[in-house]
Amino acid sequence: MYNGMKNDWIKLYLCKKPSFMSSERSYEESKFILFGVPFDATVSFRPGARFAPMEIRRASENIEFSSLSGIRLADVGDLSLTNSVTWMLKRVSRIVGEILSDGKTPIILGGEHTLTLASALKVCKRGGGLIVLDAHLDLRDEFMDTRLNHTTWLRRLLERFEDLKMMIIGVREASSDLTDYAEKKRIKILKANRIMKEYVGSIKAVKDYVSTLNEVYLSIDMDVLDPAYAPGVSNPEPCGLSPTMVREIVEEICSIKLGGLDVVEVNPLFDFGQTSCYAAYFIYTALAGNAKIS
Ligand SMILES: [Mn+2]
Repeated sequence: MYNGMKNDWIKLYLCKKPSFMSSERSYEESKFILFGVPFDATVSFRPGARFAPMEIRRASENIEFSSLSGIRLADVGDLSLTNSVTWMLKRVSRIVGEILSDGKTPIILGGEHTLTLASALKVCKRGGGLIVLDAHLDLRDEFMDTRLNHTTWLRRLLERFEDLKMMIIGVREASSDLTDYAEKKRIKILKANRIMKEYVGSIKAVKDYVSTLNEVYLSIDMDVLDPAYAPGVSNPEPCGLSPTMVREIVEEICSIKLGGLDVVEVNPLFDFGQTSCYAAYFIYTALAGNAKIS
């Protein structure tokens, strides 16, 4: 029996929340498809990134954004819970593949950084480049007795995709074996120190690099920010970038076609809301810039 009218009170008085930027758009009518990956099973220091998707959504609902109408975004929910890193990667890969084959752009709320192995691989195989904002290189071969975790994902990605064009921005310190490996793989590295000393030149370096790409997958590890601005991350590193620097860098990167985006490593258990707030804001910055050009 049809009883739609009878249950109108559900729509009138109740809502399912939070939803990223309060979006109520459907998958079909949207260009950007956002989903969360509440996964932190390979954590090496402070667990809690699995709680980030909900906190970033909550933050996004309470920031005053200037122009939302141009951003056609659907929030389709979170990945079902798993503690298996291989199953998490398989599912992210499948979801991103479906979104891309529908001509849409995946936007992912982490969770730990490992998920980028699946999503960036899928997107960059189409011919674009990868840009990572991160305090760390994530190029270790193994860590704490496993080869598939949040400190090794980028090395695994490069093993699967030899000719990947990529840049890492905001790195603090790294051991020489990792920087040698990065050099061998022709990864461009823009360290946080250099950005702070030569800001204008660094922005130009980002701009020049972006101009060589036709499409970009952007991965933002929130520990690229200084811990003073973003205490809520799993592995904080001293002397990081400021939010206005990251905003400008994201604007430069998203001046070309965005193939995919993730924001990872927010840890609400060590946050008073700042880190989630900036995570939501950087996604908005990326999408607002990109909505105009595509
Ligand atoms: Mn990191």
